[in-house]
Amino acid sequence: MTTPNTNPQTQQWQAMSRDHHLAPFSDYQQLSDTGPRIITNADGVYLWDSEGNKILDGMAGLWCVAIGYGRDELADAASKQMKQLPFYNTFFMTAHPPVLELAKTIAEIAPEGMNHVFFTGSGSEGNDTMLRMVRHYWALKGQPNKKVIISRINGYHGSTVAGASLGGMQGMHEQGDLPIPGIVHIPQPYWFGEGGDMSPEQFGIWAAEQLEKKILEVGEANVAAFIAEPIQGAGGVIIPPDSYWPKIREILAKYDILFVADEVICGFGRTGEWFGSDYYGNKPDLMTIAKGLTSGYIPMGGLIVSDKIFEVLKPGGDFNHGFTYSGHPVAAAVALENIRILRDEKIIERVREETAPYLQKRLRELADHPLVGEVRGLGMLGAIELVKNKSSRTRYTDKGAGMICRAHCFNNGLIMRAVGDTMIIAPPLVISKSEIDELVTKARLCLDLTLQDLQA
Ligand code: PXG
Repeated sequence: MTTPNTNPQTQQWQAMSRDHHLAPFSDYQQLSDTGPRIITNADGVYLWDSEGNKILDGMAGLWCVAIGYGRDELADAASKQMKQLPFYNTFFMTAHPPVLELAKTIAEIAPEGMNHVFFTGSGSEGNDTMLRMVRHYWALKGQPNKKVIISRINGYHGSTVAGASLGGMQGMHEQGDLPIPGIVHIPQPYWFGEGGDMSPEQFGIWAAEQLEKKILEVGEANVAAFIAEPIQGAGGVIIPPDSYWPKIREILAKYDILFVADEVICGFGRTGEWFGSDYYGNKPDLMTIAKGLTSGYIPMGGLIVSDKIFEVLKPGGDFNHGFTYSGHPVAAAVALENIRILRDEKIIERVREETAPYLQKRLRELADHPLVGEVRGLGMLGAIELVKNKSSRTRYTDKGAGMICRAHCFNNGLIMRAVGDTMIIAPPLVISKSEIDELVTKARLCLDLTLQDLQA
């Protein structure tokens, strides 16, 4: 199916890309040389490109489209709100119904005691807000030295200066002199890649202990918060060993620092619970949200804040922070409709009870493939580790196995992302069992094709 482009419009769009468009996370030379694939429309779990190819979207856009593509209700909600009140700000003692109704609705689905929401335009802005809010919180509590935020290597928290600093992506830190001061990183709980000879359980404990080690090194009196994704998404669907979160909770209980769950990927049903924190029984003080909040139909993010934080902020005077589009009425109306659909259609219950167990069972069948070192997953998240040797977990070094596999997937009508040599999926939550069958069949075909290439 790697047919040359036949639609003359494809070439025109690619020329526009080459001449004018600076795409995110892209190699501009490569993008100019090859041209982007142009995605023109979508429905359910499928995309179509400008050449008429139908593609099963195993990544829900970019971890976003929980309710699937093509839901007119969201378009109608946006249209109605645009006609009634397309924009007004939420600064300086004003508000509008959609933002208030959304804040209340989020408080209903959020973990107990998390009843306050600060809205942003994205997940990155949510984490910027978090950084400023937790430092403000500690200053109000008379501990202005508590500024340092502990994060994890290979975590992803966005692409603004604070987001990229909080994240632990080396390639991002190398550009622009990051991280900014006051952010430190500890190892990630990635057993397959970094667990060495330890068992997953031993490694989970070791990785959690690195948090305590860092708190003691920096000094509890200087640490504001620890931030982590319940499951690292962009880092490669890293599912911590079972021992990890209980040990982290034990450490957090010993020290007076805040716990921030970055729920941008795990939130809104991806684990089969509303939030990844619910799945693990974690009790964060703050949670960053975005993506599934609107199913990606319109940009919106936010920070859910516990009563404990709010009670300190409330008498503390102005919080001098906010974005023009904080709580944008159209985005809020779309988010409300998205959450209504998730609730009324019991989409998360179906994920938990039916489709996620099926996806996980079918995905694990790929573990017998000679190229596959591990299949892991949880809810509507999955990862397939590509290896040369299964038992030693060694890779096909320098061959770019992941990128080869990703290209085969695209050419065979499936989107799987490659993070190094880890193939990852996060399909729309509404994917059906037969669509899961199609996903797994296509994945196996692409693993075969990748192995052939690697052995050639
Ligand atoms: N936190 C997490 C956990 C994320 O996954 C952000 C924050 C930032 O959100 P915004 O809306 O500012 O992008 C994200 C975003 C990838 C990829 O390669 C993942 C994200 C963004 C871009 C690429 O998987 N996640």
